[in-house]
Amino acid sequence: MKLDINSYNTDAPITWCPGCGNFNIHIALKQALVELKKIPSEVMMSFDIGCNGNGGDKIDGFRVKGLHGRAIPFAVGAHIANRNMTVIADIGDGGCLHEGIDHLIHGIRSNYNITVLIHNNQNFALTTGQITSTTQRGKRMYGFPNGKTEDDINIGELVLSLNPTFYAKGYSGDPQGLVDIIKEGIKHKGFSVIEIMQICPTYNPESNMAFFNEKIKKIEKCTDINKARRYVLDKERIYTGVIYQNKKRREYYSLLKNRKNRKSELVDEVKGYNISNILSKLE
Ligand SMILES: Cc1ncc(C[n+]2csc(CCOP(=O)(O)OP(=O)(O)O)c2C)c(N)n1
Ligand SMILES: [Mg+2]
Repeated sequence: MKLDINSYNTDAPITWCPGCGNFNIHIALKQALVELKKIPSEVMMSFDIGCNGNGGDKIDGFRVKGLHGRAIPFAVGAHIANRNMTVIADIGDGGCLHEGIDHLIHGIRSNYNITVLIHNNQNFALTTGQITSTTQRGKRMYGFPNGKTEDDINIGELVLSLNPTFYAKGYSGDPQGLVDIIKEGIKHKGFSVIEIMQICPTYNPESNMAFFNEKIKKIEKCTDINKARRYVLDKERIYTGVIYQNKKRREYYSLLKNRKNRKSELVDEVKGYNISNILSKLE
């Protein structure tokens, strides 16, 4: 059967608002997988709760929907169990940088070989536009009529402080740019963080196409951490592309001494044990 973007389409109804950046992010993800010649049964995707997570039924492949803020640990578990799968965690700024921020931090430190797509629309959109840690300070949002009082988190600055191996930044208004960085992220052997600035016309209309088109500058892949820091701290411009890649640091699994020279995957080995006792207790 021919592999194309239709191989990843499902019949699930669209639930996003008109003009939502999630449309392009989803198309770019599917296109990247097709261009990497991955068939749906080779891909495991873990979705979070939120508008981004509502994409979980709109793409084919092995999919799980985790608790809010927990898409990353589900993805890590699936990757450790079976490294034959391409594993992607798909999560919003609220889930990733607010409620589940610990998982992002430990994921980067551990350098598991998965890809994390952060849909950054700078708000909790599914619950109608409350502030998250990436909303700009002072911004008025639903439930915060006097404006946000706390400082916001600069995702790039946070990621780069943790000795990462891959951090890229994309924009939902540039689907081709997204395809390129998602492919790079999946090919990278380690924890790939891809921040996507996502248009949210309903709850964050100020960050619109005119705003991004004026600020965005595309860069070539960067492997210099100091240069990368300058990119993410720049107040005038928003840089997109692979902001930082370090191929020298090894990924988590390859450093596990007890798995050295093992040809089998944990998902196969577990079949050698009778776990019906444990499972019956869960019922
Ligand atoms: C533990 C927990 N807290 C709060 C909620 C309510 N909730 C559901 S979706 C959501 C917003 C998600 O925001 P984000 O992760 O940024 O995704 P977006 O909807 O913006 O794509 C919230 C707060 C929840 N489901 N579980
Ligand atoms: Mg959000």
